[in-house]
Amino acid sequence: MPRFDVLTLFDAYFAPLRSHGIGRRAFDSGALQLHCWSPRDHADDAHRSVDDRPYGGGPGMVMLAAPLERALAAAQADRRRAGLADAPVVLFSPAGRALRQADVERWAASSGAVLVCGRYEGVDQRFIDRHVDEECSVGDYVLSGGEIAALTLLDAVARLLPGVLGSEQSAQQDSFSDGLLDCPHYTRPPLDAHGDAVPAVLLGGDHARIARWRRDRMLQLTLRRRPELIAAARAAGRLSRRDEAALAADGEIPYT
Ligand code: 9WO
Repeated sequence: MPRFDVLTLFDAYFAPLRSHGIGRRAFDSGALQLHCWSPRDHADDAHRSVDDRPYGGGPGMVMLAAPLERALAAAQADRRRAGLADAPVVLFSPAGRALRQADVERWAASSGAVLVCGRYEGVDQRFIDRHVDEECSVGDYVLSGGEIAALTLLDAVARLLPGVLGSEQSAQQDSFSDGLLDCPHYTRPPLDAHGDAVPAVLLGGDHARIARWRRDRMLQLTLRRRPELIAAARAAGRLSRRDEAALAADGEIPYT
């Protein structure tokens, strides 16, 4: 069960993860631990400054290395007191490597990490050079801070932890567990007020046929929207001959 230590000026962002849904289940069951550390508690002046003006000029402020460094030391010391080794330090940045489900699975099976959430225009590069082991991006856009990126990682990890999902199978069965996009889902009524019907195969109770239909919808959607994921699944040997036949037919196989 992983423990994450978050360096953030805004720990209130992390409260909803503890109090709602799958995140709450992860905390309540003890499967996930989260500790927030504020650089402000480690400032060294009367104003408790955590930022200063950028050398070289320009707009905005830069996070000071020293308060971050002391917050990091406090977090790692607390982990050691809990019997854990020092954890890798992750900084959330658009310049980082893109987070993938394989990384989420790795973090879920690990003893955790220290997650550094930057604010303002950025973090003094000397802190990054001395302490950050990996930079992580959750997408090609700029946020106002690293917190929402950290929450993205934590939410994705929480739902993989043992005993957290309603059904142990759900995480196994979902999209990306084998590198494909998910199939469409339907619930009641079978024919809705717009005259739109649920695909008949799903109402028939033939579970082998339903599994084939779902697999083929996953393959078809993935081929259309994210062809590079099909190429990766093929290269990893995750596509059966039947999968290849469905891809070649591109949804032309009748199901009704
Ligand atoms: C911002 C940035 C922009 C272009 C290239 C590199 C960059 N690094 C940072 C950065 O570390 N910014 C800090 C965190 C301070 C400003 C707000 N921050 C931030 C992180 N904005 N957006 C992210 C982020 C993190 C992960 N995935 C997408 C966006």
